[in-house]
Amino acid sequence: MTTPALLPLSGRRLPPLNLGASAFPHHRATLRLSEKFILLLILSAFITLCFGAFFFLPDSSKHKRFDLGLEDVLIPHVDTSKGGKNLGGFLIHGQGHDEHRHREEEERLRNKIRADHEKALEEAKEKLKKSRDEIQAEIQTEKNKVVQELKKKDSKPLPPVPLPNLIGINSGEPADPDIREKRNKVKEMMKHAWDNYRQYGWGHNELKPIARKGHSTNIFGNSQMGATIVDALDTLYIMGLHDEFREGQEWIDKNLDFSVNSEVSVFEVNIRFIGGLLAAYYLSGQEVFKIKAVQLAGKLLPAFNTPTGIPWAMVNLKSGVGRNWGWASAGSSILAEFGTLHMEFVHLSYLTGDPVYYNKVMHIRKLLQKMDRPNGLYPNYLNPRTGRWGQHHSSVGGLGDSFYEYLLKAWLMSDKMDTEARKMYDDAIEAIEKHLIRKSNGGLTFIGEWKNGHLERKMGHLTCFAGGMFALGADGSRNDKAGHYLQLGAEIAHTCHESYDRTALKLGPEAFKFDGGVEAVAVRQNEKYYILRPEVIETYWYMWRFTHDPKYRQWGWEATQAIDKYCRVSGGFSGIKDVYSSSPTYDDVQQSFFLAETLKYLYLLFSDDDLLPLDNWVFNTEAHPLPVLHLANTTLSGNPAYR
Ligand code: DMJ
Repeated sequence: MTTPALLPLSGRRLPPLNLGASAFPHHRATLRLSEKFILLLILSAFITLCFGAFFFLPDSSKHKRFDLGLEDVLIPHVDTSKGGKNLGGFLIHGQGHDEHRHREEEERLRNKIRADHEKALEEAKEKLKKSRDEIQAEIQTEKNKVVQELKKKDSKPLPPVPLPNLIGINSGEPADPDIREKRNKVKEMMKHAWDNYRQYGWGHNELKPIARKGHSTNIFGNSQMGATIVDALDTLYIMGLHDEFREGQEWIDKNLDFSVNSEVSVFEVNIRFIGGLLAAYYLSGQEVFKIKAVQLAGKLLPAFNTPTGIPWAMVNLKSGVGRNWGWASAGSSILAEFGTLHMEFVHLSYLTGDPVYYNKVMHIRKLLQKMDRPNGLYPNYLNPRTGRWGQHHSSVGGLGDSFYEYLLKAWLMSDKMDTEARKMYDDAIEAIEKHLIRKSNGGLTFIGEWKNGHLERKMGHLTCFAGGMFALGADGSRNDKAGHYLQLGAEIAHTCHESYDRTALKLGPEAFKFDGGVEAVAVRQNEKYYILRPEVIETYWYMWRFTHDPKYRQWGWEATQAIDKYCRVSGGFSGIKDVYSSSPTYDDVQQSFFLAETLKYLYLLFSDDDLLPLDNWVFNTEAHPLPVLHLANTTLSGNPAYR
């Protein structure tokens, strides 16, 4: 059985797929078509060998040079009995010794040439195994690199733009003493989470609250990047925990270094680090956060050097080499990963005046716009080499979710000027409603997943964010269906609340079914865990902001109490392995998103609406608030024609 600690953290990962031979078709025609490339390769290997042989094989002139090498000639005289002549205190080696040395050297060179030869043959064999598409893709990647380099030289900086109006960053104190008390409780929980991380996990990415030591996963690479510090900063700020904020700032200033040989997730680093740093910059005005965000973004850019411009899932921060998750369908990149860069990258171009970031994400959008979509749905997998969809799986939960969220938020963040994004969102939501949203026998509205031609009647905790998204997108919806989308948001919030309410601990499972008499309940053991995720509370908060229906505060308070009762340990907060068991066992991880999102949304739920008002701020998918940009006449594309 897989333990929760090994299961997906942010829903972007799936268990490894069993890729049979059919996943790599090996066509005869493919070989014929690529034979020019192979011949070229073999020829170049052959030329390399000849070249090597010419230089490395000993000839008479080389022997002479060898004889005169200082190392061999000028050896202080100790003993002349082995045939050497003593000349002025130095020994010149005898002929017999030279020949032995030459034979050894020749042998070494021969071995080297043999090894090179075998290596070249192996490489040629490897190439022969690849399909035409893959070989072409490799050539294209190389070409793209050159084009990118040239483009870099061409891109002109944009004129500086004024900082947006930063409204509502120090307010929200509720007048009602009961609500104030609840808000203070959430703040106390944040302090408990932070203080323990500070004491036992400082500088590590996350905390193991029971073992009381640092924790990390492969999304952050192999170095200590202080993910919890960066993710938590803006929550600390809005809660007025200024000493803690300053501690975090100091650590970032002195220790956060991106010149490390570490392979990180482009998506996770973008939403948690770049999003977190940008939000901290806007809230506090401290330049260090902006500088670090820009430095880090520069390290992510090589991930876009693919034949299509769709980035790799992972990139090595030092070498810039990118690759995709081994489990992803046919070497694909993931929709929710490459489709969740827009907000942060637009802000980077805005702040730096460098269009490179904006152009990268707009290129992704244009490419997606042009593609055929089965049933109007976006599949979760896209191959960055070929530009073709992988498996036809579509989801509003893991692997797809925040792509849709970012279409809507791109429009909101542009002060509703980016109507192209709004149209893409509206089209996508219509297809989702038609093909993925259903009502269960018991009357619960749920969002299923499309898998190879049929609907899986299962919903993930991650999918619960969509209630908030529908409510946020209601205003401005096509055909004035605002009421309909607000209602849809309310129904999803209700279903997700049911998934919490039907457990022993009143905390929701990772995934729940609507099948065979089961309603909003997890069936498989490995779907019964709760890892401090925010999505259900996120939806309560959006619903509260748009309706002020007190039930959302009530539901949020139920969740707060359950987290405090069952997830709190003396060393912080931990995830739980089975929410249906009344005696909880812990996964011993305090996720950074617990501080970034779960506690922030709870705090906002018990604050007045003038704290981070939604007309002025848009939250990225990790709950980092970024201000709405009133771009007016400014364009971020760097194209003077639009200025
Ligand atoms: C967070 O990292 C983000 O919300 C992301 O979009 C998906 N989910 C995790 C937390 O569950």
